[in-house]
Amino acid sequence: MSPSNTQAKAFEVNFDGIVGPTHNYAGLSFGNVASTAHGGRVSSPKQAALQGLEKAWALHEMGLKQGVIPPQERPHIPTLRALGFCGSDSEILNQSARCAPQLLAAVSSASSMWVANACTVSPYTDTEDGKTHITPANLLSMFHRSIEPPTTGRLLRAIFSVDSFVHHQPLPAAPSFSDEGAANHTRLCADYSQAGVELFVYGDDLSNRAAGPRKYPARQTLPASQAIARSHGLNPDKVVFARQNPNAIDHGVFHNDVIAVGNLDLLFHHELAFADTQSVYGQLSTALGSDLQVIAVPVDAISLEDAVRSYLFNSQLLAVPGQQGALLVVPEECREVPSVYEYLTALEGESPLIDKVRFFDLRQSMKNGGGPACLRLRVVMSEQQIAETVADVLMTESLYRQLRHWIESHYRDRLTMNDLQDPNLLNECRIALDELTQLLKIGSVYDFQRR
Ligand code: SUG
Repeated sequence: MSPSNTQAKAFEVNFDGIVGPTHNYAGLSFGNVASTAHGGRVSSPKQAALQGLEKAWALHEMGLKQGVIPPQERPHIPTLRALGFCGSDSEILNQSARCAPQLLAAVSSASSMWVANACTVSPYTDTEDGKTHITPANLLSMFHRSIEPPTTGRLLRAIFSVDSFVHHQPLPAAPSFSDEGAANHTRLCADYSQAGVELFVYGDDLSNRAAGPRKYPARQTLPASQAIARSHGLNPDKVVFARQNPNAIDHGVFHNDVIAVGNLDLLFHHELAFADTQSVYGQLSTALGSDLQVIAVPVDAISLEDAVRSYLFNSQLLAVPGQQGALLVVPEECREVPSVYEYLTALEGESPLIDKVRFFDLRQSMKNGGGPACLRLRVVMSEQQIAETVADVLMTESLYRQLRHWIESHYRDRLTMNDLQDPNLLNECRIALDELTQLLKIGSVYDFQRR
């Protein structure tokens, strides 16, 4: 074991994706029922960004470690150029709006806000070389998301810039290696400072297609998860691969984080999350070397439909300093689905494992299928890694105020699909992002800054 594997104090830091100024509803994600249901609606980028920021700030105020990850440049003109559009930026916007509005919508999506899909992170406690390994997800199952990885890679390098981080290339962009990052990866451990067990959940093993979903695509493959575990140098005895229940995928559970969440030694999941639940428990307990704590919600209490409608399991399960049980951060929609609200009321009142449930209004993101857990990337960091972070991305009162001001001055209150061709929108986004890179001290990460 390398010296940096030793048990210095470590924390889980939640980095929230800042919602970008082009946040819109284009109905782009087949298999994500909220995205399909809200396609074509009017969005509010300003509200979306403020809702996300308020959540991050509230968690910081509760004593949790919180950071932010900036949005990406959209509409992404280089992608339109690569697809044959030419001329000035305004001409390209105009032509694409006329002949390929679906392409303009795809390159305008603010989908990078869901940073649970940005990458997979294995902290230094789990890896052979004692460094934290990061692999940006290739996100190739949806075109609008497949254009994220190059900028994601640059953002992650700018944020996690010291030698104790190893940045890998995304996996090869072939369907066999379809990878959606941390949304299908859960880390369980006794304590953040100790080696943990990494649970990789996949929907397709490429060998038994009959065991996969029939209606909607499986976005994560087993070979992709295996490749990441290998390149991160994980101990095979501390890795578990589990198949998602195909029926759940066909109900709109397009990532495992829509049906299960884990933290420390606790796994909170729906009874129908995994193809073989008992085997998952057995493997996790063996790998942990201790008992796994489980809250399994029976289908009799909450149907798959209600789980997807409420996004109950896209919650954040958090260890608040000084509290015995966990904090569960859920979206407001959980109040509106009676079976879920009833369940949560009982859970908060009766379970020693959950101290508190907190509801957050994230409706703008939720309408595209992104709840509290989608909006955050968890990174276990040592005290030293936190102290060495030079980018101004860790939450403070001053950063919160600056970001609020930045959003309020640059974001539109409402956006329709028709607005995406507006050259002023492109301009506004570039001005806003240029200012943000200076505010966060992350250098020139965007294509428009690097030309
Ligand atoms: O990839 N929605 C995202 C939601 C991602 C949620 N992430 C996690 N579960 N971790 C997706 O389907 C919709 C965009 C639109 O339709 O405009 C979208 O990309």
